[in-house]
Amino acid sequence: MVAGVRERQPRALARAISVVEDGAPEVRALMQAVAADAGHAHVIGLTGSPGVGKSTTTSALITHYRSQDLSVAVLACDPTSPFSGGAILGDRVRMQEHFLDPGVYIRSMASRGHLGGLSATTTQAARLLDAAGFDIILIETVGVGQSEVEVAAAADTTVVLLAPGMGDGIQATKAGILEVGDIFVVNKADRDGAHETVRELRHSLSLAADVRAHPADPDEWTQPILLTVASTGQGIAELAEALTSHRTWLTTTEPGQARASLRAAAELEAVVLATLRARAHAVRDDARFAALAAQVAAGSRDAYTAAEVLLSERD
Ligand SMILES: Nc1nc2c(ncn2[C@@H]2O[C@H](COP(=O)(O)OP(=O)(O)O)[C@@H](O)[C@H]2O)c(=O)[nH]1
Ligand SMILES: [Mg+2]
Repeated sequence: MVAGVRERQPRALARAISVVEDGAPEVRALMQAVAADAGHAHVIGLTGSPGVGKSTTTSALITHYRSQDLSVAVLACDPTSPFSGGAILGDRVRMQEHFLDPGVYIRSMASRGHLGGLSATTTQAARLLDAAGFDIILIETVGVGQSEVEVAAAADTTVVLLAPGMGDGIQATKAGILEVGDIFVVNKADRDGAHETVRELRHSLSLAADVRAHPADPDEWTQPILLTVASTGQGIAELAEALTSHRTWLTTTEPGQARASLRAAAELEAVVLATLRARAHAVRDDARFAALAAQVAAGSRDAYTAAEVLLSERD
């Protein structure tokens, strides 16, 4: 499987990603084997409310990168994405060409039922694709609540998309979205209200920056706001340029490198949590667990002592 991943064989990749998704026992050996091959790809997360144009932007970015002869992998964490087999027929037809291109690998990720959570699974899946030698890895996630934070943990660069007339003015003030966005895109710039959305967003961002109030470091990243029409490709080259700038910032500046370390810490934390959660599940299946639970129910033991007994016995 590892050899197949290195050779970028679609079947080996599909199997390896399933191993990661299922949290199968061989995941540790697999990730250990490919670790040295990874570290070259630019992992890009795209998040935002349903309908803002994440899939369309993903498709436009694929076209852009392919024209530069860069290979692209897509992890679609949004079940409604045409990349996951969902969505509108017209879009799917437009995106069909990518499915036939050997320089493009597309994989949809189950958005639920991950023992380790979306963050751990997506990060490791991206690592596999990185080891397989893809230049660009695009992760499409629907931005609801926790998932934009999770995609940020998996990506080098997070793009937050908004669109005019979707109540995004209100949405932009959501703390999470302002924090995780390295680049903001106001898509559907062909529609009325795009400039107003930019204005509102700029206002929210400047307020957030005031709150943070650390001294203006010239090396600090300034979150750009770009306008695109993803359906025609307008503004996509500029988005790609901003993505490259952010990547350069990550590797060449002190705050950029600090940010990269923070991400590695988040990755480690996600794996630790996934491992603990898996252990907790194993504990639950135990007959000893049932016996102790019965004692708690009967009042002959309190839950804390029962937990201590259980955990000390399993160490
Ligand atoms: N007018 C206009 N429509 C767009 C644009 N980008 C995407 N769309 C359309 O908006 C709808 C939702 O796009 P989609 O990419 O599926 O959004 P997602 O749910 O965020 O992935 C589709 O019908 C697209 O064709 C744009 O820039 N302008
Ligand atoms: Mg989509």
